[in-house]
Amino acid sequence: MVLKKFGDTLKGTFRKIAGMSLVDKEAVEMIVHELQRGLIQADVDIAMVAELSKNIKKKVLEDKLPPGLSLKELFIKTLYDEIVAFLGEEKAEIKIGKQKILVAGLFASGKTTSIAKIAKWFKVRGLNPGLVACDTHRAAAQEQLKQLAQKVGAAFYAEGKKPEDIARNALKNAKEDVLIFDSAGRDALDKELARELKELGKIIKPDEVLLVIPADIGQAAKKQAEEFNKLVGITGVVVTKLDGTAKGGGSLAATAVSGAKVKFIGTGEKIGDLELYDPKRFVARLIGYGDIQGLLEKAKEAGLDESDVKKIMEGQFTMIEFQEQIKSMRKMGPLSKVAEMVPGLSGMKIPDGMLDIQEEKMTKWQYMIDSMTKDERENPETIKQNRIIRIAHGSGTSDIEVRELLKYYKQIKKIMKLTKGGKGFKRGPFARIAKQMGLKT
Ligand SMILES: Nc1nc2c(ncn2[C@@H]2O[C@H](COP(=O)(O)OP(=O)(O)OP(=O)(O)O)[C@@H](O)[C@H]2O)c(=O)[nH]1
Ligand SMILES: [Mg+2]
Repeated sequence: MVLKKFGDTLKGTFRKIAGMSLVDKEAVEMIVHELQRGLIQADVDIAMVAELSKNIKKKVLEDKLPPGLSLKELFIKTLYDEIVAFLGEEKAEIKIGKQKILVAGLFASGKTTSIAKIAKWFKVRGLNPGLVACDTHRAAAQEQLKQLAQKVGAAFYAEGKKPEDIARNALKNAKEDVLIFDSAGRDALDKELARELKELGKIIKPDEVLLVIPADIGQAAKKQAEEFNKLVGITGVVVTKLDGTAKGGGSLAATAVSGAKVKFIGTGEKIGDLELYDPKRFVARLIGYGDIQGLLEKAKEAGLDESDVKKIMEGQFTMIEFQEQIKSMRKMGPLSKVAEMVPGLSGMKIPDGMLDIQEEKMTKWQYMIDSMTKDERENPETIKQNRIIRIAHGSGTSDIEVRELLKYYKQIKKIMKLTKGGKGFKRGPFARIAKQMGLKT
């Protein structure tokens, strides 16, 4: 889960306010105090936390209430706006077209993995990527990039001995739209690394120089972004490993305050775990508003269309559609990640492990559903004792497994009903505020 701790803090904060019948000065003080604690735990710089709380309190408690808003609504809106501003505010821009990208960063920050992810990202947007292996420092680096290139279906270039020669040769020979240059990592941004990156920059003349920063360095991201910018010049940052650290909030806030733009975020080890960074949508998801646009993008990447997503969100399904939808969702990534993007669902507490379905189980479910009659598939509620045993026999499974499927179906249906197919926020108490936040619901 992305930004687990930070996300939980934010979600908890918003849920708490939503549940308050009266928001007064005391409540604001208390909630801001809790938020401070969560931010500090996420390794956000203390001075920045103090500044943020001051801003929030001023806007909510001292400024005049804008017409048509209650204090509670103003509080929610202010929190959202300020946290978005804190984490970068503007959506990242990246040209979807022919270009050259140089990727830099310290040892093991996630450069090579991110290059493969970025290549895939462009590929699903109709462009051809080519990967250039300019890391001659680490023995297996070129082989690693080569394998990743094969995996994503990108061209690969490594002709030459020195990084500079490899870059030159690739520029001469490559015909791909997006050329991405890998570079060697170092323990620190020393003279040697700076020289190499500058030299590569002169030869490549990149449109983008992306610095890769792992989220687990927290607030130290500020210094790193500033140093790289000063010595080699960067156009943006890729923050990786946001899935694996409590310090993710700190790293994002620190990068934002350095003046560098976060362009992509890495949210896992798989090739698909990369997103163009959009703080508005990102925060919306963290606080439980979901992210329809993100969901649609994931769907597109998985080769699904909008109607598949709509069906998932409407939650009106029989046993036949049930399996189809779980399949669709799984194509978009682990269910727990997809669930974060479904409005309503993302704010909900879902039992642990419920969204962790293995391939093997899905196959068994297919057999069980195949063994049901048409009527049973359309009305699974009618499946009781004798029928359960018959279905288990017919599908070569056990009655316990059939019961499990039925239970799972019921649970999912219940949850989807609660989210009202993602319409909860369209009509619910948050609707007006969501509109004010500029969120698409
Ligand atoms: N969980 C998680 N792991 C990641 C992410 N990005 C990269 N990694 C892992 O981080 C490790 C280092 O990744 P690399 O891409 O090899 O890093 P690098 O910067 O190219 O490393 P060097 O070339 O040795 O400097 C690998 O185990 C990756 O799987 C991410 O977003 N989430
Ligand atoms: Mg590497």
